[in-house]
Amino acid sequence: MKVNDTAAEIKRLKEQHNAIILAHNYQIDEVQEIADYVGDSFALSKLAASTHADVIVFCGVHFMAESASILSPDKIVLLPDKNAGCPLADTITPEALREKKKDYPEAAVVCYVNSSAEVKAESDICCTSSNAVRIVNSLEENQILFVPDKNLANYVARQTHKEIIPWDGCCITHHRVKVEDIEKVRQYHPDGVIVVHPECRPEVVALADHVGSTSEILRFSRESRAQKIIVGTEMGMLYRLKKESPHKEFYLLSQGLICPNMKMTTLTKIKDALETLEPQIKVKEAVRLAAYGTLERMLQVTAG
Ligand code: CIZ
Repeated sequence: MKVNDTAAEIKRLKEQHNAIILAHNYQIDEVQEIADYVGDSFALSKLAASTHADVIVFCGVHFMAESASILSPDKIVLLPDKNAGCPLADTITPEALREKKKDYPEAAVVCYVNSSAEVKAESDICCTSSNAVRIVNSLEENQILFVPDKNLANYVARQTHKEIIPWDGCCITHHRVKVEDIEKVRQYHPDGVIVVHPECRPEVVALADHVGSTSEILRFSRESRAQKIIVGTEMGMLYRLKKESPHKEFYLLSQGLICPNMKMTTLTKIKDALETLEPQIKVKEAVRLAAYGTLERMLQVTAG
């Protein structure tokens, strides 16, 4: 099927099933183009909960579709490729977290949104990369078990007086960026402004001009007077950045900034998912209720 025919078929199936297509900022260009909304995982999950659609096609990775299902248990949540996982989320299991909690009985457990529903269910409160510092500082406990991203944990530790105990996980895509990449890019683009994601190594974060989540990088790029922006996050972001600020120049900080899991979703898989209403992502009710509490506590902190 030609790309245009596939897109037309997706549109037809979407109407037939009263479906909505949500795409993460890291998805391939065609998927972003066909989506009803593009954004970060938590913004998309909140959108999923507030729409009147019966079916949500979540173009992202497994934990994102789980979050949508946690917030919208009555809706059908489809993940077009069920193998699209997150190696960072996979660095921790609920069993391993339960064991670790025994070593730190006084600690509050903060889980990054990039974690499975079961790990969220074992945690006290969730956070995203944009609100992690605020969430940690809002807690009564002085000791924080921060899972699963050690780089984000380090970023938070530099901005709080609390003791942060990091889990030893990382996003292999962001962790690939090295100090040499920054040095090289400063040489080629001395007038460029470097923005990186807090999932990058601490030494990379320390050398960047600005640090932020995907939504913060988008906002920074729109509002900044810089004309040349070097982007230290997954390459899928370039599509939206260029679309929102067509008069600016964007470069990727490292050619290694590509997440193979995020690239698994294609137009054909979206069409197939809408045809068959599979693969569906559903979270067991007991886990869902506990994970919902963890997400809800984050929302209470950020709403206040
Ligand atoms: O929460 C997300 O969507 C991720 C993975 C990163 C971000 O900064 O938005």
